[in-house]
Amino acid sequence: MVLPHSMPLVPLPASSIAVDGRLPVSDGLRVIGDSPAAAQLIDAVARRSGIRLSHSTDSDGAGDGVASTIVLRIDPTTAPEGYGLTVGDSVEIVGGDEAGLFYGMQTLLQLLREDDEGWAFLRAEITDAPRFARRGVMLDVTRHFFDVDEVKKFIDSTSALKFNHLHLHLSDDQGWRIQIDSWPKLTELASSTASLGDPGGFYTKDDYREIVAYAAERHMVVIPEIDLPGHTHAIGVAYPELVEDPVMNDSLIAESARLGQPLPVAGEPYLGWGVGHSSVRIHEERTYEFVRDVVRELAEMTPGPYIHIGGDESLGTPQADFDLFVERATAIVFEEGKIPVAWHEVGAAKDIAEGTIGQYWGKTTPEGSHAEEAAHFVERGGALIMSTADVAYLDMKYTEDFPLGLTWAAIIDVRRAYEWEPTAVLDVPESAILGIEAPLWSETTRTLSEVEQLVFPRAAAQAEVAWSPHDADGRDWESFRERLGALAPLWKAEGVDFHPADEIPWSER
Ligand code: TNX
Repeated sequence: MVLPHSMPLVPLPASSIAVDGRLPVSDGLRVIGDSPAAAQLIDAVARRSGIRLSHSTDSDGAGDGVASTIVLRIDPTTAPEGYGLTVGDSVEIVGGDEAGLFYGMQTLLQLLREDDEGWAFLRAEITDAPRFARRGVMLDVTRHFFDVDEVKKFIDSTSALKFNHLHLHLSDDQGWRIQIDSWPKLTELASSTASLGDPGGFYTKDDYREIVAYAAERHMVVIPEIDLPGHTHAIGVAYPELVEDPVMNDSLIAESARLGQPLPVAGEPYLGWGVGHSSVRIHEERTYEFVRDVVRELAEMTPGPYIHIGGDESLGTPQADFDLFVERATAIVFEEGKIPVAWHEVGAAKDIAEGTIGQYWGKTTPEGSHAEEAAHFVERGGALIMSTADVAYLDMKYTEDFPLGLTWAAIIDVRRAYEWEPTAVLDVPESAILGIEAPLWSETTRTLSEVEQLVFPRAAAQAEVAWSPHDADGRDWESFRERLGALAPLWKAEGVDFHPADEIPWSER
């Protein structure tokens, strides 16, 4: 018997036993089951090995000279999203639900290896279920735009690590990225630009629905974000009457000078990286008509329960105005039938709608009023998502000299991304922590390949923080780096442009 954590699995399963030996993979191996995960397995094995497994949708297909089978079936007594996986002379995946089958299938794909005798699955006995129900990633499509196919590829690579929420940051100072029929100038006038003068873009409603459906097939819930009341310069390019004139702050002026970027000008596209200068007009009723229309149209095309209303870095908005605005905006989201999610600053407002979910983006040692603001969501009957910036932000540099990314929160190498505990940051009950989300802000990433270099491998560290039991045997850095190294051939086969960080012993096959 081999040690459990020497199996090449990330995130580490709740319980796993490696069994000696291998199960050869050939086109004589038959997949049995009518779950979508069966077809997804066959396609993934073919992409990786060139071998196309046969398929039958019912167990009658098991006989007729087939040596071995891979059976996928649901057993509702297994935990939600959980699964059991046995690889012996045959393979059995028993999921608690379709998501569980999908995750069992992803684990099986990590056991697929090529050795001197050819392709085989490593033998194992695994029982698994997630620690946190919330395991999210965020993609900022505003500072740079990523089209539908690129978002699909991002969904493929992150859902394979058992992430189950995709937060899309759809509006910011640099561009508006989603069709809204009642306010057509948003996409007509405010979507064509992006940071650094790069081309923008937007999703039509059909594009967005296509993304949502693709994510659902991979068990990811899409959370759309419209960032308010700050980060709204682009809205003013389309509808100047909704937005205040830019308010320059010292760090905006200093940063813009350092980067050689012009300051924002009302009504003109803003292409720099500055934050905190824009605000919608809080005392105009028209603003709330706008918010309601946008939330309503987003809610109509979003089957998931959440709408994110932003709330970060409204540095130019007076506090009383900010409070008034977020209290009304969180209420509007509930009135339109969804649960509001907001960045932690929104917790400064006393009367945010009860049940609003907060997203903490402060540091592992909270600064200023961040911890209090986050705790207020819990006092109001809500809960928290941890996006702790100095460990979980995917847009920070790995090393001082890494060509992509920013540095304001921390330099985050893979070990730092791995070694943190989501329940130890804030002074709130553990049950108030829904889980984590790892955001990728796209100021510096102009292509999906650049996004992937920042996201992988650190997203794998966040996946393990979110999925694996804190005290499981092998849930430690030395084990993780070995297991992570074994993902290299999978990522190469899927065309994922990961950063080969030198902390990790990457394997060839
Ligand atoms: C802060 S953290 C932001 C974003 C930037 C990011 C860059 C947060 C909620 N807002 O506007 O893109 O830093 O790291």
